[in-house]
Amino acid sequence: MTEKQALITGASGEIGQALVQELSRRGGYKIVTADFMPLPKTIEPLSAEHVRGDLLYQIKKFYDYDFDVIFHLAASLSSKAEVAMEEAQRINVEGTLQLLLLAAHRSEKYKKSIKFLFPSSIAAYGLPSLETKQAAGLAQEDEWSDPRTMYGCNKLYCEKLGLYYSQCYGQKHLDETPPHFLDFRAVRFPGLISAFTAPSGGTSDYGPEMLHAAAQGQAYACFVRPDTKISFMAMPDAIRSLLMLLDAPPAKLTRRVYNVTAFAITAEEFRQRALRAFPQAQITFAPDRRRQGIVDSWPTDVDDTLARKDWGWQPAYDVERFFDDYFLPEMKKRYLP
Ligand code: AKB
Repeated sequence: MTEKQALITGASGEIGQALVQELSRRGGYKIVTADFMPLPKTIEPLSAEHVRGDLLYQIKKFYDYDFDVIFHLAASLSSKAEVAMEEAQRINVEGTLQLLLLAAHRSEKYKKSIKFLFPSSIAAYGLPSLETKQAAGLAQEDEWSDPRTMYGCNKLYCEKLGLYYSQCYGQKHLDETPPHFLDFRAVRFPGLISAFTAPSGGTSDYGPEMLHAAAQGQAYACFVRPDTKISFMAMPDAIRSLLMLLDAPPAKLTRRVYNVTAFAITAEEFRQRALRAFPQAQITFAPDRRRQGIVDSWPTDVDDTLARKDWGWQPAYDVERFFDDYFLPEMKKRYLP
């Protein structure tokens, strides 16, 4: 079987590292990675080539490759994007636009379908007040599309750009869609938690930060209120959802942007579970107005019925399995005597 070529941008980030590992374990792909950081040693041997530097300056290089799949993970996350907005616009929007153009150009020129996998986010939602959030229930894909952060605006716009380049670019008639085309697919991720890496720059970071600090015996002051509730997912489930969507036959897809979720939990429930596992943990609450406001604008949980129906999505880790079978065993192995 001939190897396919995959590009993974943001490969040194949390999702990137986990995806490089899983895709290489699966086999069948020559993996090209890109990031402005070097690759961590753990995944270096898995990448055929690492393109290091600012994506926008490197984009010309990618025209020399024959990618079958692009996983565009590079992003500036919600807390960071709020204080470095122009940088966020460059990384989140201009980087995505350039890669979409590359994929659209190559699929037209070489008459081949290129899959473009994009991690969107619950930040694409924006609920106007905490009261609305509490009353809203599960958010469906086409509801509450007024994000209140730069990052959320960037993600929502890039979803639209992906749809534009895959469906409307060149203003073809709908019945003209050729067999070669840019095949854009996106999942809206909740907060993600890895047992192996720590996040940075996000606003859902309080969950993983609290757990990693508790496991290491470090005091942690949580930057949101105890009652703050959003959905989270174990990193292996996030990777599985991306790869399930990658594999889904086009005829099964009733849309191109899907919610996925695993478990919704409050910051206080995180604290209770951390204390149960690490009784010495010192966890306090010191809400930050700005970051609290961001999480209060995100839905408590999302409705992922369509992902379940169309491509069989189901998380392997509910809250119990997340702690008992994934996160805590790894933490205990690493930090407890
Ligand atoms: C963030 O907090 O910015 C991200 C996200 C929810 O997309 N983790």
